[in-house]
Amino acid sequence: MMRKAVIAFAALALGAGAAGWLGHPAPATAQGGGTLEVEVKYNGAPVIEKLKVNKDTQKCGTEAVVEKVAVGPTKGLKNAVVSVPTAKGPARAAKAVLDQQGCKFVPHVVAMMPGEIDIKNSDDILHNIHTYSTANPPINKAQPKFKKVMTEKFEKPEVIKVTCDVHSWMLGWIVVVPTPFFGVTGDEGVVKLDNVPAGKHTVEVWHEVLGKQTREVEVKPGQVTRVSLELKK
Ligand SMILES: [Cu+2]
Repeated sequence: MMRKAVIAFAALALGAGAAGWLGHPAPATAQGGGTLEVEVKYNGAPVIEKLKVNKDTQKCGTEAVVEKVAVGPTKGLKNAVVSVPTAKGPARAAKAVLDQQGCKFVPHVVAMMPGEIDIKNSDDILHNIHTYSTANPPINKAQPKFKKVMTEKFEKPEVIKVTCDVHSWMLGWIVVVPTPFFGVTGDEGVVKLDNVPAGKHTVEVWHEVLGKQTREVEVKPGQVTRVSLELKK
């Protein structure tokens, strides 16, 4: 067993090396694009709301934690949507997913291109999806425990607030962006986008409490362009 694993690893390492020697271009340069690394910072204090829960406590727990402004150890802002609306490209293969887990929307913020999203209910209790959309038709629909997945469609770019009428503390966001070049920041506050078409672009950052900011950048083929933005209250 052990020996097999070692051989497999060696073959893998050799394979990767060989591709390099033969001069296969790295994916970043394959389409004449570059990498864009966007860092989002916030120097203020985090805002985490804690609310008492007295409904469905077996699934929801007794305290709801709502991350309004979540900041990582290096002052990176979490849950910010970074997108490059000026960069066009083919749609992503993976469908967006928003789950309801422990009476929370997971992830708290989901970004997607216009199209379909799977809304899951992993809780085995009744939830109710309620979207506050204007460009897209609003949804206000019960999702009983047996309905594990509901597929919905958002065809227009928009920031959509999502709540649940059964559990008043549940809050999430679906951000529909007109580009496949997007991401949502984690604890580090960083989104890295590969194969961004070379040229001048506008980077857009959105956060549910701290609002929006844009930045002009120039992406060069085969290079990594780094930008850092700071959102303020
Ligand atoms: Cu709910």
